[in-house]
Amino acid sequence: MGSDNTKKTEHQNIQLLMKLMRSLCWVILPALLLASSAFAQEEKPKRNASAPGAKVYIVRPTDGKTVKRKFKVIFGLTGMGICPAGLTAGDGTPFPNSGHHHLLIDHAELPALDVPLIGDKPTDIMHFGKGQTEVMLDLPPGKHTLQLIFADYAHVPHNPPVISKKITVTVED
Ligand SMILES: [Cu+2]
Repeated sequence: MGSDNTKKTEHQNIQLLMKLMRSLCWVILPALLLASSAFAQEEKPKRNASAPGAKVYIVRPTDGKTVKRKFKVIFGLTGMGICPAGLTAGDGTPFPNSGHHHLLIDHAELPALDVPLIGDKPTDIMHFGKGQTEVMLDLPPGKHTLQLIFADYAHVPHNPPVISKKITVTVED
């Protein structure tokens, strides 16, 4: 009789446990989903604001120009300041309205603008993280496009992004 009671209690305990687990699922699952979506959001870096009206542009060569194989590209910027990549204020915050130049050569489309500018290969996106404002290029003959993107200390484009007009040059034979 005593063992019958024990079995009954065990059975009730198991039922109770299963009920508890089922209800826990409803609590844990949404919590996991929420946590994973929060994590997904965290993966995107914070985008720093660009200065209103800031512009980046290619000073030289001008759009449509024919150039020699080796030619200099000069970068122009108004409304924001050049600051080497990785440099932040003492407390780790970026210097406001600052960043460095990035040059896209022959890119049909813009890269993702909400993550650091990293190309598929090292030469894909040229970083000027020392604060350079010009570069000597050596490109094969033919038509090439050039475009600048200004991005912050962590190579993340500002919001809204500061992007130059895409120009086309012809490298002579
Ligand atoms: Cu960069």
